[in-house]
Amino acid sequence: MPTENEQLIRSVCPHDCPDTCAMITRVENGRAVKVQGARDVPFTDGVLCAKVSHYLERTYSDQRILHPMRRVGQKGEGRFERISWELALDTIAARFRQVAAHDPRSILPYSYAGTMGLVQRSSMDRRFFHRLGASFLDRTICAEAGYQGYKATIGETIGTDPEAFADAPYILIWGANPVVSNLHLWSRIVEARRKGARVVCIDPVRSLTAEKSDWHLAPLPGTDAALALAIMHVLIRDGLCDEDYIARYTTGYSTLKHRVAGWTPARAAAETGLNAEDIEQLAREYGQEGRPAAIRVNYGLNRCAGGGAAMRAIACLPALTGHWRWACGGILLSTSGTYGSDSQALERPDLYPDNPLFPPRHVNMSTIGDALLDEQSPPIRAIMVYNANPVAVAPDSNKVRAGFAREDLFCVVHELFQTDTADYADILLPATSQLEQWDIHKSYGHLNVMVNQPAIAPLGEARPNTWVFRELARRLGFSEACFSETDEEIGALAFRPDHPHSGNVNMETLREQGWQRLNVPRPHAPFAEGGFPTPSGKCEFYSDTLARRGLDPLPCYIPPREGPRTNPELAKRFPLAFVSPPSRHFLNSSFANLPRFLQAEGRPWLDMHPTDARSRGLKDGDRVRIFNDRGAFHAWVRLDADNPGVRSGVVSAPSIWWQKLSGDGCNANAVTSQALTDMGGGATFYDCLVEVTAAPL
Ligand SMILES: Nc1nc2c(c(=O)[nH]1)N[C@H]1C(S)=C(S)[C@@H](COP(=O)(O)OP(=O)(O)OC[C@H]3O[C@@H](n4cnc5c(=O)[nH]c(N)nc54)[C@H](O)[C@@H]3O)O[C@H]1N2
Ligand SMILES: Nc1nc2c(c(=O)[nH]1)N[C@H]1C(S)=C(S)[C@@H](COP(=O)(O)OP(=O)(O)OC[C@H]3O[C@@H](n4cnc5c(=O)[nH]c(N)nc54)[C@H](O)[C@@H]3O)O[C@H]1N2
Ligand code: SF4
Ligand SMILES: [Mo]
Repeated sequence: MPTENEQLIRSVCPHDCPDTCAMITRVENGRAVKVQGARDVPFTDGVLCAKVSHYLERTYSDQRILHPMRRVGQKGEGRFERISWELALDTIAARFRQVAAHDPRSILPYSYAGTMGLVQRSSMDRRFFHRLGASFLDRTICAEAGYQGYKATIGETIGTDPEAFADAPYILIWGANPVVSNLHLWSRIVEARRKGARVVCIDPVRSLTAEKSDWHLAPLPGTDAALALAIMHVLIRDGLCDEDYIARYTTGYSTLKHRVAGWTPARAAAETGLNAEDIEQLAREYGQEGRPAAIRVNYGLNRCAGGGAAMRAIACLPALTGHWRWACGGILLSTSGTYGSDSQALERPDLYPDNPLFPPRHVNMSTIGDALLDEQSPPIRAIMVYNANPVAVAPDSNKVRAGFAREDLFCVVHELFQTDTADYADILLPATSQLEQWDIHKSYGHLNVMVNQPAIAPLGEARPNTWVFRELARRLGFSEACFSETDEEIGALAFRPDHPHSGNVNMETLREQGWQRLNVPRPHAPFAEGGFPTPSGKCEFYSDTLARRGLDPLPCYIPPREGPRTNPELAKRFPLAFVSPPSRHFLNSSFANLPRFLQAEGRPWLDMHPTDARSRGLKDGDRVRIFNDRGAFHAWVRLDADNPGVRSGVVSAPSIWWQKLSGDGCNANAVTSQALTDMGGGATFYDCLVEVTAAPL
């Protein structure tokens, strides 16, 4: 029991991770002394990962920015002097007013998922920029291609209940690495395995998940749609489909049959670099009669030219086999579409001024480098970055850096730490950590709603995002009532009361209990009897919506943009396919500045196949230069002769290092490209060819 000076506060992990763990923060005399997993909240069950179990090292880090500052050095140099909040906010308001007088669309917000809380991630900030008439930011950097591909087939990001994976007899992990990036799903998979489940992993990298699976298939990056089409070919050819489910709950089966007829395992083998026999076996195992299979598909496979098409093809599989009939069958990309969150109420897009001179202008965050450097009409003259670290995480970082270095660009950064991006700020503002702010959370990896109560007072002069935008709104004379709502008042608007799943969300219960499960049965079998939220109400093998958008209405394969088939000349000069998936001890670029996690990761590594290393005269531990026409960065080769970390032809650099802490001032994004995915304008981080050579120490 806590004593008089002790309190136990309910917190929620704010990071961009499907698990959204429930935490308890122990506070003594106003100081947080311990964070732990909350044992009474199902799914995350009291367990935190290796990063957030040390959250106090982040909260109380001596690297925290504690006061507003203004730049005194060159852009990028990172030299600042302390100023007051009054002066900082007045300066920003004056510059925004000045820019907006010409064209408010010259102001661009740049934010992503530093915190996933619905209030601190996307409420007062969006209201402010909407009311101002600023450019819209298309937030495409992570999941948009996969989301659109999934949605075209299934209708929404609704899928297999993560809790039900524990009962699945066959699990296919596809483009996902749950041991690293989705811990609590992995524990369900371990439970399933104890009951006899077979676990298969499809990943060009021998990830920690691949290593622990019963069978690992390693296709070339960006070729997953070819594999999925061949699986469909075998399922249909060998009569492994659930014809009754198909007849009742799907559209376009006859056209799909025609489409996949040409996708023999041999053809897919040529695209994917897998054996035709393995593809046959995988299809037969997946389609085995009388038992369901659950697919965990994730964003690893949507970061390439055909990322949308790949997700769409894979999303067709459980409807073909009828695995949706079981709660522990089907497919899971994200649970986020199960929630009836009310973005209109949170973000108020209706505040955007109706001025025919300034029609809405969208800027894609995945091409921020070009957006800042190229002729734009109107040009971007001011940018405000919060919840994001674009200089480190956005593709083609030499261009991103050059864009942020523009002398005529007014740049505001609101941050906890002096990131690579913060170094380019004209005004740098101190942000609160999750323990210092209020928020309400949905999840994309389970089905609970949770509330995060502030546990401690803000450190120094740090302030939450909502506070900053409330203050800026006041200075710009925005008098609408929504600009004076408190964080809790905003949070109360987060879920639509008329939505079948979120109608039960109740602030009273959340305040008392800290969490609530959505109004869905446990376990939840969302499409056991069809009811897909598509225009036809069915799983759409054929999509009219895609046809109307000029896209292939059937599942199809779009090869990588950078590959021997599409660009043989480039592939000759840069023969290795490069991926840069998440490191275990970093969360995107978060935690990558703190001693414990830097130490745990060791160095920027490049995992290589021994054959590829040998042909370049490289050995384990060598320092190498990884390069292409866009740029170069350095890393240390990691080889494992018995268990190669990657398939041949592929190299992998666990990411995302801060550029200034990586040794050479560059990270993996020096080589990645600003080209976009087939659907949703997503980033193509893993569609990237490079060459590797020895580099002097
Ligand atoms: N520890 C940790 N956890 C994280 C994060 C982190 O940085 N660190 N990041 C969070 C975020 S923002 C996200 S979006 C998720 C990301 O997590 P995931 O969705 O799991 O995505 P990635 O880790 O990008 O990729 C998963 C696996 O896909 C593989 N892969 C790459 N290209 C391909 C391909 O073309 N085909 C196939 N089949 N596999 C491919 C990668 O090698 C990797 O092992 O994780 C979240 N969780
Ligand atoms: N090479 C390569 N690049 C990638 C990826 C990859 O796999 N490989 N993955 C991509 C993916 S999936 C994603 S999602 C993006 C992630 O990109 P980002 O969303 O930019 O993620 P982070 O790098 O973690 O940066 C978030 C920043 O927000 C700050 N922050 C946290 N909480 C708050 C808050 O409450 N207020 C404010 N103002 N700031 C806060 C943190 O300190 C941190 O610096 O990166 C992408 N980039
Ligand atoms: S990063 Fe993910 S696994 Fe770790 S505590 Fe946060 S939500 Fe849980
Ligand atoms: Mo992401």
